[in-house]
Amino acid sequence: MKGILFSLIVLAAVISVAGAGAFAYFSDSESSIGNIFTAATSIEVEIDIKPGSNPNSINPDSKGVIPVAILTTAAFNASTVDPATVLFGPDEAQAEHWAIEDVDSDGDEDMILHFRTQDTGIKAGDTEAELTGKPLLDGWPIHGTDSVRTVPPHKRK
Ligand SMILES: [Ca+2]
Ligand SMILES: [Ca+2]
Ligand SMILES: [Ca+2]
Repeated sequence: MKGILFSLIVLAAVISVAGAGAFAYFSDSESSIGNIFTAATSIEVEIDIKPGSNPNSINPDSKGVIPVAILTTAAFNASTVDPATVLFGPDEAQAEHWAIEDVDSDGDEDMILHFRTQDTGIKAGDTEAELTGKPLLDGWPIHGTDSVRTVPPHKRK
């Protein structure tokens, strides 16, 4: 949390300096400003694909849904995420439905979202999948990654 707060303070300082100063100075310091922006544009959060399962086996041909939890930690409150902005997998699937609940039974409220497997773009052989999202109010976008293990499709012939 301290690291995030520090990044916010640094960025606020950079914005106020850039805003108050002449525009010409902005390009003189572009390398350092660029680095700050790159380092602080997204917060890494903890996600759990298929909570309760490990490995996270996914059949890319499935017509079902994949549950993905965004976990609340000391540094991050998952209920601050706007579920409408959350995207998952290579094809950036949007959630079919979502809920706030204590997914991992550790006493704090997490966010659970369900994505249609066919919308995610997860392909055979993929080993991880990423989730991104934005906060409901002002704040940094989030991203998180968890492992997946694809399994062969069931033969129906
Ligand atoms: Ca899991
Ligand atoms: Ca927790
Ligand atoms: Ca929890």
